[in-house]
Amino acid sequence: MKRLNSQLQQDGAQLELILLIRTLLAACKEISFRVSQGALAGVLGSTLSENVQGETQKKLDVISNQIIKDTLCESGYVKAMSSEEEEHVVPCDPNGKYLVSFDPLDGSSNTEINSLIGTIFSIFHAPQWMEPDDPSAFIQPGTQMVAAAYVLYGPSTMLALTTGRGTHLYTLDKTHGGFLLTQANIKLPVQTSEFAINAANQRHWSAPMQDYVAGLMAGKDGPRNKDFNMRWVAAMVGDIHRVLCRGGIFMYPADSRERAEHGKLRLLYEANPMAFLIEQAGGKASTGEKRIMEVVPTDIHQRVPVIMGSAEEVAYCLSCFSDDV
Ligand code: FBP
Ligand code: AFP
Repeated sequence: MKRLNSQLQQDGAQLELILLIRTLLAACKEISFRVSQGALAGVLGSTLSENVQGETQKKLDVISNQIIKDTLCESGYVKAMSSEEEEHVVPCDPNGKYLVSFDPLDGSSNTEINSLIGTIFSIFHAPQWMEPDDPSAFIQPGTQMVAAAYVLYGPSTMLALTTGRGTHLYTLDKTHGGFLLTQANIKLPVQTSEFAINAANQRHWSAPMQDYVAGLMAGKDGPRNKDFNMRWVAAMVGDIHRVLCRGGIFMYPADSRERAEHGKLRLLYEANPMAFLIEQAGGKASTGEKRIMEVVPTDIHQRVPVIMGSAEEVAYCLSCFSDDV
């Protein structure tokens, strides 16, 4: 089976980018181990690393954030990083060539129930003019990403990775510690009969979103003339993995509540990397108004509405919005 290194080389990734991705994945392997300890993680601690000893009583998302920060800062490849868990940009090596944005543990409520969680990250070039503590360098649209990935901690630990030459799926071989290519060049079916949305928020959605989802719910008796199934994992990483593997549409729309006027999901840590993975698999990813990867952020913690997945289904959903204008 092909190893990660060979696939990255085949995709034309630069050596330093390959080394950075491998460094990030070393951190994810440690997180995978911690996560697999479940409730014991806070009791037994880690046998793998000294650098976060004494912090094992903390919640897994805080521990995961620290593991990634420590690993990246020591690597020398990263000038600065931004994390969902950090209020400010974290400065690293002034000579680092890359910027990394990450959600260290997405779906953290699932840690309490031994269900799907994951790490999501994206990588950009660091501008040469940039000081390591300058947040303005992160104000780049997703079209500038050089790589994006998630690592899913499930029954097996899996990696979905793109460097702009397709989206590939790897599985962690825990006997040898390497990620092995298990599905190259995923192609999302353009049509689907599965959707993922938190339907409890229905009354807060805009009229076009309510109409679109009502059409899905009406199934064969409605305008779509076919039945749909709904799925919701409470972790975007789990729902998007399902979509990547078998097609589907995932939505976290804006809604009328003040705290959700731009949706719930963060552009840098969730929407952008997932959009890159979905597009590279032939899908579409939109805010409802524009392509997610073309949104120029105004803040590192900015939220955006998210509609992504199978191309024809996303296009149909977006047509419901344009009908409204
Ligand atoms: P499978 O193992 O055959 O997929 O079935 C799973 C299941 O029986 C339950 O575990 C689950 O609650 C239910 O199907 C989901 O059903 P639905 O497709 O109606 O959501
Ligand atoms: P947490 O990591 O804070 O649990 O958030 C996960 C998440 O941002 C995303 O991964 C899910 O799709 C979404 O929240 C679930 O949101 P609901 O609470 O509306 O189900």
